[in-house]
Amino acid sequence: MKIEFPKPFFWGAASSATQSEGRQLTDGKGENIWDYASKEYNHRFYEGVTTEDTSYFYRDYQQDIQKMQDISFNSFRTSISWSRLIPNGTGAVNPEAVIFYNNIINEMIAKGVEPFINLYHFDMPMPLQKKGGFENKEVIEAYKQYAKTCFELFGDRVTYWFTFNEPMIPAEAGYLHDRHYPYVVDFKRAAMVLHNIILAHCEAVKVYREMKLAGKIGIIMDVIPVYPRSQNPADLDAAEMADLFYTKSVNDAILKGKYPTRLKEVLEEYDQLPEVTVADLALIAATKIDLLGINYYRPRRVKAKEGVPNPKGVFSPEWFFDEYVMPGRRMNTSRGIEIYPRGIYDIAKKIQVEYDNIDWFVSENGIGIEGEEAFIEEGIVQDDYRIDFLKEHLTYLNQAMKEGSNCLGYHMWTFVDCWSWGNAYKNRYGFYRLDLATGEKTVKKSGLWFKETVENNGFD
Ligand code: BGP
Repeated sequence: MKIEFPKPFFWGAASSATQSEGRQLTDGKGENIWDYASKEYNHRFYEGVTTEDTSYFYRDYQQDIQKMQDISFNSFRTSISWSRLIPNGTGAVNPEAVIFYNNIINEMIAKGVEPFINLYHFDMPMPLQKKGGFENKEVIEAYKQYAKTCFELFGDRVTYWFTFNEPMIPAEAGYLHDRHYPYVVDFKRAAMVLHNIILAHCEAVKVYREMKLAGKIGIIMDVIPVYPRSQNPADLDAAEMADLFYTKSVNDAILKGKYPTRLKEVLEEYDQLPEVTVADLALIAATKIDLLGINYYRPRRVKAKEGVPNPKGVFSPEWFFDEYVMPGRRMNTSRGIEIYPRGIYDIAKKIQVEYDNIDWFVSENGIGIEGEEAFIEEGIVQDDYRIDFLKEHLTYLNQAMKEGSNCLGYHMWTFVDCWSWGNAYKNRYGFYRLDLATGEKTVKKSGLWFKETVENNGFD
C-alpha cells in the first residue's frame, strides 16, 4: 500500500542549541544551567559527559546544512541559545551570536530548508537562574525582551517561531523529579514555574503580534497519551488525573485559554495552588497560537492508585495514579519506554476533536538506540529498525490526516546523533551517525530512506 502525504508537507528533523552546538563557553557565550551543572554537578551527568562538544553544529553548520539538503530536508528545527545571544540573560547582545544565527538561518534558506526556530529548549541563562529562574516574575520580562530581540534580529526571514520546547519539562524535571538543575523537589514551586512559563509564552506571542511580522508563532508540547488499564471508574479516574497533571494543564491553558477546573480543585484541596492573578488568567485567555508542535515518544499506561494519597510526602501527581506494564507491550529497551505507533493517531484525533483541529506538526518522534555501531556494515549504520519505526508512525499519522487532521509536517528527533540530557551519547537518534572520536558524520540507512520518502512524498 502506498502511503502518500499532501503537498506541501514539512519533512525534516529537530534539534536544540545545547544538544548540538558545542563550543559552550566561547565566542562570547554566557553560562546557562547546563554549563553550570556540568561543572558543579558533574556526577549527575551520564558518565560525566557534558555539553562541551556535542555534535559541533556551531563549527560545522555549513556542512551540516548541506547534509540536510543531501537527504532532501525541506525544514529543520533548532533553538536559539538565550545565553549565547544575550550572555547575561538581559542586556547586551553578543555580536558573534548574531553572526552565527544569521549564518545558519541564511544558509538554511539558501539550501531550501525552512528554519523552524524555537526560543527556549531547557536552557536558562545562569545569571537569571540565580535570580530564581522562572520562579521569579522578573524572568518573564527578561524572556519577553529576549524573544523581542530574536524577532527583531531574525523575524524578517524566519516564518515559523516557537516560544518553548516542552514547557512542562523545566518545571517537572527541574522542580519535581530531580532530573534537571536546580534539582528541587517541591510541587508548588514546580507549578509556579510552569505557570510563569505559560505567561512568558503569552508575553512572547503578544510581542510577536504587536510587531506585525508576517510569520507564524506557536509552541512545542510533549504529549504522552494516557491509556487506562480498564474501563472501571477507578482506572478511568486515574487516567484522567495523569492526563490533567501532565498534559491538559499546559495544553488547555495554551489551546483553550484556561486551566482545567478539576485540576484547580485538586490543587486547592491539597493547598498546592500557585499564585495566579486575574490578570494572568486574562492574558492566558487572550493568547492564541498559529501552529502547534507535538513531540511524541511513548504512551502512559495507567491504573488506579492502590491505597490513599500520602499526605506526608511531597505532593505529587503520582499520588493519583500508578503506571503499569501492559502485557505484550513492545519496548525500546535502550531507553526503557514502550513503542506504540498508534499513539500518534490518537493524539491527532484529540487535537481534531478537543483543540479545534488547529494546524500542527510532529515536532519530535524518534527512536534512541544503544550500541548502533554493531549495525555498521560497509560504513553505514543499517538501522532498519528506525525505518520500520518511522513507517509505522507515519502510517498512523497519514490515517489521521485522511480523517481530517491538519498535520503540516513530520520532524524526526534528530538530524545528527546528539548529546542527551539524561544519556549523553548512549542512545543514538540521528539520520547521521556521529563518530565521537573523529567528529565525522555519516548518513545512516534511515537517512537515505528518508530522502526517498521526501522525494516521493510518501513510501510503499
Ligand atoms: C525530548 C527533548 C529532546 C530530546 C528527546 C530525546 O523530550 O525535547 O531534547 O532529548 O526528548 O530524549 P532523550 O534525550 O532523553 O533520549
